[in-house]
Amino acid sequence: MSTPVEKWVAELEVLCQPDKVWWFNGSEEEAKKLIRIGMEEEKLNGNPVFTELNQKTYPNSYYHRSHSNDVARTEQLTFVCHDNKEKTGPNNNWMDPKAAKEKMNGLYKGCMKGRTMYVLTYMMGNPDSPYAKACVQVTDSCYVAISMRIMTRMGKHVLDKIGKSGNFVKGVHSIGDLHPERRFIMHFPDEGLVMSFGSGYGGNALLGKKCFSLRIASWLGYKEGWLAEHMIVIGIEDPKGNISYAVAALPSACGKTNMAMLQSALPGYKVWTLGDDIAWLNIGPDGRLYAINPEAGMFGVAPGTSMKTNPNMMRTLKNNKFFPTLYTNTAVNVETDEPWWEGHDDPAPKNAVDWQGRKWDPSVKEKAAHPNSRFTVSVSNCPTVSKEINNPKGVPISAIIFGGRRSKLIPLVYESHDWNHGVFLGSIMGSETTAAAAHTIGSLRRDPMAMLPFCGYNMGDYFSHWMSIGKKLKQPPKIFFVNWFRTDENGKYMWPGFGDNIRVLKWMMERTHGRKAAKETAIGYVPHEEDLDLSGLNLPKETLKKLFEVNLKEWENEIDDINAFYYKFGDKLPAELKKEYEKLDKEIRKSL
Ligand code: GTP
Ligand code: SPV
Ligand code: MN
Repeated sequence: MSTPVEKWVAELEVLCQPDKVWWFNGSEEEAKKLIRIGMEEEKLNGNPVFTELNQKTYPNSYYHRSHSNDVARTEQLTFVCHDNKEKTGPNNNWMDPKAAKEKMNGLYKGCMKGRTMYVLTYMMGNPDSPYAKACVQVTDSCYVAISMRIMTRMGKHVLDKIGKSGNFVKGVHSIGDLHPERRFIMHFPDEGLVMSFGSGYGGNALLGKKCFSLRIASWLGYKEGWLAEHMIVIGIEDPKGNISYAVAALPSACGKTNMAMLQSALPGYKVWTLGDDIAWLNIGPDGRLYAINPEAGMFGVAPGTSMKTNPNMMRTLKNNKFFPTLYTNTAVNVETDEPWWEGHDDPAPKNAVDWQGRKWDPSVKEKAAHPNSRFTVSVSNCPTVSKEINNPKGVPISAIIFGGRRSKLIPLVYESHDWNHGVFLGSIMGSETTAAAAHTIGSLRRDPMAMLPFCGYNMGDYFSHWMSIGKKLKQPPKIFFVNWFRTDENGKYMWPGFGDNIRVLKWMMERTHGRKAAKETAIGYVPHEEDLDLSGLNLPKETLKKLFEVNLKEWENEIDDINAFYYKFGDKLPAELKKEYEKLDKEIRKSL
């Protein structure tokens, strides 16, 4: 008698017709074997899937170059297939589930001929956690298989957990022929099923990540009373040794990984890392909000990462405890076999190849590394990893932080009046788009809670769900909003950011523990200038003033844009949010 997992894999074997099926056990030995296969046998675009980097300076590190048309998430080819369009909402593409499955099965037919089907059994979350979920993904890409081993808790133990129950989340993945016309990422939330074809890129292909842990999980959370969020999880330690936990949602490539590993510019303060991208939030038995990070690794943006900006990531990358670390679409110095990217501590290499494998030197105008080039590394290699990372219950959350990339208008930090107002601040979040998804870069779009591309159901219902979670919490966390990216008249960032962001976190912790007053404004509480700890930082008073400025006269376009966005959700928009919107709108109109 075969188990439900074996039965499901056998059906996929018939459909995809791989030459071989390889059940992963998650061991290091197996990973080594697979890296070797990626270097010597499996090809992508006629090139090896992996090449070895300098093992002295970048131990256990391997390089991967993807197809040049496959370097970011493709939101336009991503579908959420509920049984009706309204459930999916205006925030997602919809396809009828039956039609979507037919389309995908057509693409999968014989797609693994001459290839190996890797069967990955993994947990999202610590297997001992009541919140963890068992998953199985098949893939025909050794890059995806190795990446999933870094990003999840993989191994055959998951099969024992699933047993005869048949209770597991299913992911089917094939890189196909990488033609953008035959690229689809389809979600079937009620079946706990993801079907992905035609892309090997992170969020499109590592199905435990955005596809399951956000799109499908957000739907499970809606039905079961919890939240799946695009959030980091951190502990903030003060000089007395007290640790408060916070979660923070910023859109893709807007600073989550950096905040999660922040090296404090203030003596005595320390940030502990629990997660850099995804948080699952549950209401604990004591009525507080608890967070776990379902992932086990980090898939981080390379450009801009250096000892100056994110020293803890640079240390993580040089740590060789967990095998292996991957670099995707960076440049490579051909003299040293070291990866390089814009913003790296090393000077630009004189003799390099760029992310597309073309000869590159500093005289070349184009960027050497793709702006969305990334590394994949285990969180266990991180020197600031929290001792609570495997706590099955998660950590109790004192503060929720929302934030966006805004060159104008939005102050460095402000605080909501209460839960409903905080949810309102999350819901009106806007951010300038980045290279993490294939679209125009730098244009403002509304991205509520940084979840626009990841909410697996109607966002109107999602907002109501946030409201209902607030009602159930005995001690709701305080909700803040941050913007590290405000620029001056010359287009220069006014705030130093990175390690100096601890100054803002410190103020938030003081507010959370009721130790500081704040200035009331129409958008929320803003710090009194003297309350932000600027010791050791040479920031002109004038700049600080500008960073905190709330000029309602400049809010007219913003409120109109919010109105147009809200309008899309019709009756689904919760009354509480409408009320908050009307209050703000009135204040803005008054000031004009
Ligand atoms: P995803 O992995 O796509 O979800 O992104 P993320 O939110 O984790 O973004 P990440 O921390 O990787 O940062 C993206 C880019 O923003 C990098 O180039 C960083 O160097 C830059 N960045 C991060 N924090 C700051 C900051 O405080 N100030 C400035 N100016 N840039 C920052
Ligand atoms: C993001 O785009 O938000 C990422 C990278 O974290 S991906 O895994 O591709 O979604
Ligand atoms: Mn992300």
